[in-house]
Amino acid sequence: MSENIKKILETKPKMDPDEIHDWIQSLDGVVQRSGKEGAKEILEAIEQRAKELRVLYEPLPYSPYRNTISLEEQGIYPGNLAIEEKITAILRWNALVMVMRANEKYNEVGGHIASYASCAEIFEVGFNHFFKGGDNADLVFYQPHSSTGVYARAFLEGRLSQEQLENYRHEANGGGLSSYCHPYLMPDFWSFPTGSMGIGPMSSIYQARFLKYLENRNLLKTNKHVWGVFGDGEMDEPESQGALSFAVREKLDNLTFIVNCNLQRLDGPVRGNGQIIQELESLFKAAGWNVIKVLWGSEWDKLFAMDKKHLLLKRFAQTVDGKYQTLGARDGAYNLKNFFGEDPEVMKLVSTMSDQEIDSLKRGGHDFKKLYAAFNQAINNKGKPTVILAKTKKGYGMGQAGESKMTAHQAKKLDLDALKGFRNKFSLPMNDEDIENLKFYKPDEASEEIQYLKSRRNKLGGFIPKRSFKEVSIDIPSLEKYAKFAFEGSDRPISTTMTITRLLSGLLRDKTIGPRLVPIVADEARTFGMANLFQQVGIYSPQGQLYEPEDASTILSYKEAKDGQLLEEGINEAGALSSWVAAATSYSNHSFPMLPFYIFYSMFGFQRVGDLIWAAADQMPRGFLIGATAGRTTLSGEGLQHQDGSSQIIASTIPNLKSYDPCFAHEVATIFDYGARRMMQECKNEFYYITVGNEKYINPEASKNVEQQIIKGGYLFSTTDGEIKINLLGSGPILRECIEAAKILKEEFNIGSNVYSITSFTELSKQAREVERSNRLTGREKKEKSYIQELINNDAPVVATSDYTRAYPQLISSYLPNLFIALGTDGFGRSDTRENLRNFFEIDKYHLVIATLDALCDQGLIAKSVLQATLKKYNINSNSEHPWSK
Ligand SMILES: Cc1ncc(C[n+]2csc(CCOP(=O)(O)OP(=O)(O)O)c2C)c(N)n1
Repeated sequence: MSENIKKILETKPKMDPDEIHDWIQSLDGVVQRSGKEGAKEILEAIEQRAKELRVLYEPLPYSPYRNTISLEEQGIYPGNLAIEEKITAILRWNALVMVMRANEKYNEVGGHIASYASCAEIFEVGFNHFFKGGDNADLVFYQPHSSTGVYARAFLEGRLSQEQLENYRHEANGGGLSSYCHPYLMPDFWSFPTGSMGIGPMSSIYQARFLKYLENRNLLKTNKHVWGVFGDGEMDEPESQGALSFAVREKLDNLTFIVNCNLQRLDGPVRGNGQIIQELESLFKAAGWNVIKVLWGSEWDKLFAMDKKHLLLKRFAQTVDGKYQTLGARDGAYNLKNFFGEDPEVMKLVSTMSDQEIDSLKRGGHDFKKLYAAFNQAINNKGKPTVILAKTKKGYGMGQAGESKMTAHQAKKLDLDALKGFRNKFSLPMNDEDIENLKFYKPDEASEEIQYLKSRRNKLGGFIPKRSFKEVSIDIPSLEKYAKFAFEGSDRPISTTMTITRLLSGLLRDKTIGPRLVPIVADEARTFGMANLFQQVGIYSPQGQLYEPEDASTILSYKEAKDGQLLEEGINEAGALSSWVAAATSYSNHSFPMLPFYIFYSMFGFQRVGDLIWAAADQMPRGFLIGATAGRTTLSGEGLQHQDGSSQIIASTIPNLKSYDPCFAHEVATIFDYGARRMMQECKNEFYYITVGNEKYINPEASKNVEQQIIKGGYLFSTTDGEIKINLLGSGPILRECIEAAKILKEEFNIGSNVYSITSFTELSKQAREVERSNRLTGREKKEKSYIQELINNDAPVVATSDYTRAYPQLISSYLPNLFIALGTDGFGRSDTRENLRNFFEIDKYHLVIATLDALCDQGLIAKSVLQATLKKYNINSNSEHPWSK
């Protein structure tokens, strides 16, 4: 009987110790007869019964501080350990040299050594034994600060040249290597950006889920696995943790996380006063993951075998991470005294070991055999995702320059002694001169290292990371076939949201593109009038529908199905966006283009999950983001946290995003058709943001021959004559205020107007920026005109407005010579009617009239008294505060 059990018996006075003993013996018997799996089944059944009997007991949410896989279960290592160790040593060296050389050459470019040093073995076990390449390549998310190791490997593989390595973090003139994993900057190499912590873990979960979605919808069957190597510090990000239970609900056994638990983050320990590994185990277990801890290397095994009383486990449990870090930074003698020596019984276990032997007791995350066993168990585990918690040392091998040092993360160089120490520790075949000169080390092509490394990759299907795919073009039907309604005009008022959801519904019926559409909502389908899709295409659920829905008798009843097409992500914008990214990158990840259509409350898009959209842009996604209930005054009653006045501004900062704010149905349809065609048929790397509102109004019949202008960003909608003229520019629903203002100006002041429907101030400004730059840099005699200059080819003042802040129309102001007045909805939103809100933010027809009169006064075209009289007539209180400061 173990000491621990004896102790339990002593503290349980209620029970007869013999009875407890009998139970334990029978468990031992079951393990002997039926193995651990059999014993587990019995315990699970007993646990279930205990719950039914309401027997409360609280097992510890984590297991002892030891390897989950025992030595007996570990199995035989299938690789050549000696060669793999050599390769890893070379990679470590080249990764370190890359950072040091870059900083010597370019001084300020930065880089990291310690992170890769801590996870080199993790990567190598993956690269040599698990990460599949080729057409059926696995999806691997690499820890960003370890990118150097991945480059170092590609160098040995002959995929990157020394020159490229020399140009690490030196990209502006092309050909350099990016700091972190950025597909946009290295489109043949990286697939997933992970530099912004937390985005990798969340995205990887949704990529794994999307693979299941493709399979369950019978679109694409693969045996791809998703791997993510993440930092233990990174696991603090809400995004890292936010989708853990989702991964279990969706039964993602095609997903493995490996958390590099070097116990440190940037400033210091992740949990100085606790144990991050135990905490992560509880977190993942609570979510339902299969957890495998890899804590101790093989050198420890003989100690564990001797330690019949589990004294080491007790010592481990008593040691907090802050202390583990200090122990990691010190030598064997220190460890003897301050870890083993704190318990004389434990000291006895290591009494025959030298300081050096103590020093070489490795952590499990640096042991190929332990890691292999864990990876192997992970891919064979069915029904749930697996996390491997691998205990490592930050800056492993950096010695005094960084190993487990508080400042390890930022360390960018090692002094000569440390470099020599590094060489000696990893037995690198390099002389002192090579070391001093920071020479990259590349064995001969015929060397066993290179041959081994290549043959392993060959076996696994090819090199990774590699972003390669076949372009597949998907035809988009003509608008005639599904969108006539949008061009005809009608007496029935409709909103732009209604238009876009009708377009989606229509396109879903098309045999070619229909199945490739991925409608995504975050619990707002009903809000946007999309409940019809529940029946039309079904809601994706890997379990199908295990219940009769409450509304079964209605035609729009809630229908979940295994091959459902709609992704209903619940109140989870970050998840929905990650889902969108997975679908939007299906063309590049699987050579199987899909067209996602994520419709959301526009306020909960760029503002809420802007960084995810930025990371999406890095991946060159193809798909639609639809910001619905958009606009600060168009969504009238919802108030400050719902009314969006900024998303178009943020959208304008994303280079490969085309964003639009249309007013009329035909504009929406034209943009939708153009976007779908560009992305799916012409395979262009761009994505689309369209804001749509819920204000219903009557649509006029579509203006003729303006399709191209709608795409460029605007067209002349109407014009009225007058001796004096004004240009009124409006986007989205606020165009209608311009139309109304033009009527007043004509009828009451005989002022003529050109009313422009601006579908995108952003697109106009981008094109103007290009032309301006080209004029500047070519120094041409006669400057070319931008589209906006051609469109507004007169010198009348411009009054430009939208339902967004002034910054939106101001995007074009510097490209026009005209007097330019921008109006907008700067300030906090609030609840009221549209009419009152537009008056409050001073963007309604009356304020447009006032702005016009003011501009014309400035130009000396009308008398000030006209403006003053009109202010009075409209009862405008000139002493009131600005809405943006209220
Ligand atoms: C969202 C975000 N916040 C902050 C950073 C800056 N940062 C880069 S690495 C790092 C520490 C990483 O620690 P950990 O995840 O434990 O990885 P390690 O390098 O220790 O393996 C921080 C704070 C970032 N890249 N992304």
